Amino acid sequence: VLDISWYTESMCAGGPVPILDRHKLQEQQINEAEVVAFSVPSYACQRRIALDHHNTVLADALSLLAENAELSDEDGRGVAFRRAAAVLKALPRQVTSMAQLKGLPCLGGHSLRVIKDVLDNGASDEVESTKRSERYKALKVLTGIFGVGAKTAARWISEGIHTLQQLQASGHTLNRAQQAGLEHYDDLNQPVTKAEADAIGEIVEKAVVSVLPGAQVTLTGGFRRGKLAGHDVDFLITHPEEGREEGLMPKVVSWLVKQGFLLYQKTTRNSYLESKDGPAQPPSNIDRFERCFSIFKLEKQATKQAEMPEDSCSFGAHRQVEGDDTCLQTDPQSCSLSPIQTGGLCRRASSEEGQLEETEPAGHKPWRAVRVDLVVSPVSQFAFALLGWTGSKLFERELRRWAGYEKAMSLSSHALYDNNQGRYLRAASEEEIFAHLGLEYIPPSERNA
Ligand code: DCT
Ligand code: MG
Repeated sequence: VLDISWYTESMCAGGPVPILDRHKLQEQQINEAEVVAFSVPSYACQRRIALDHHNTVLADALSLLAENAELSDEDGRGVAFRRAAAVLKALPRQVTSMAQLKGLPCLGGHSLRVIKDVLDNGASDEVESTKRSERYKALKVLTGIFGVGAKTAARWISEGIHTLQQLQASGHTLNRAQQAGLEHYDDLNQPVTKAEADAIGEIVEKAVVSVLPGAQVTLTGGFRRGKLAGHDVDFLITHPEEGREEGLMPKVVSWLVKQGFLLYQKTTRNSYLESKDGPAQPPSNIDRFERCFSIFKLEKQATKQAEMPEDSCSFGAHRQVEGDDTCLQTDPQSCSLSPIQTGGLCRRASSEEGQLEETEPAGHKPWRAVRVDLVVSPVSQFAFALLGWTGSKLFERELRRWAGYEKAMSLSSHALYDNNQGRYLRAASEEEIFAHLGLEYIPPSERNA
């Protein structure tokens, strides 16, 4: 383990590096050679960040502090930690010494202290004590309710409410979203798998083409970036003929309601008009499309067996028995295979005789609740909507910061406005938007900042 006690924060500000002795000087020279290798551009939208990277422990530590700041309604601090984490995710190797970080952007004093603590001690005191703190735990529990944000959670905590039981006993009136959030709490706090996202995709596709033939559905959000799990599923819907998409959302929603697919839905109307909203009031958020926040009722049998992750069964890999895929669980309660996959039954392996015994999957409801966001975009805005809805959130924020600060442009999920030219720049693809912005094209799988 390298001694980095000589490291001071002044390095980050480009200040002098104390020279302590010859050994440390040599070490510093070695590290300075490494510093050259660790160069990262300032904006996250200039970097390729794949899902797998070399600094998971450090990035996780900083992400937890970012999450805590966001949950505490301190977005500025949250972004600072997210930016620091995104720099570490972009490095070509694992960080082993503080000197390697010299000259890197977005690493403030606080983030550097956390990194140093992890490098020195294997963990950060601040991160560990945050994880243990009653406030953080209560914020996690309460914001885990769909429809509850940081402000509401903080208000409840100030009233001494830390748990779902205390909330229910408090007599607070919950809005419709929060009621649904509470009702489906466990399901909604369980990650959505790619297989589940694909199964929902098929249903949405069916709904959309039933009410408007030729309309197209695209999976966006984390799954488009290659994530294998997410907190929700995001879809973008359009039609190749401009204008045909108008009024599509209510039709899709009522089709889904009729078929019994929705446990909750709230639709907001598109309010974005270029002429009216214009660049003076940049459409900074993504709420101006026809958008539906929903909770899907996904029959477990709709999740395709072929796409089941191998390790989803705690017993081990599912084994083929007489031609059909059967989970040889010793404990049928922990079998995640759906009834169709197990022929409606979980065949339990008898430990004594090694024979298969058939039991009902008792206590398992045959469906799960999943958060789904639907967005309808006119085809003229599709590329902007696709770019804006693919994320990550930090990547999007950095794209807008790059556009504003470096190019005097306003980017939103609807349009790109060039302030110098005084006009909108059209784009039919994400590649064209990156080109307008003077950025190298980054594919979705490398936008995991
Ligand atoms: N988005 C954004 N700014 C926000 C919220 C969302 O730019 N404040 C964009 C980026 C991601 C996309 O919308 C979908 O949002 P989420 O579902 O929250 O993000 P995700 O990356 O899909 O994360 P998860 O996999 O957990 O769903
Ligand atoms: Mg998502």
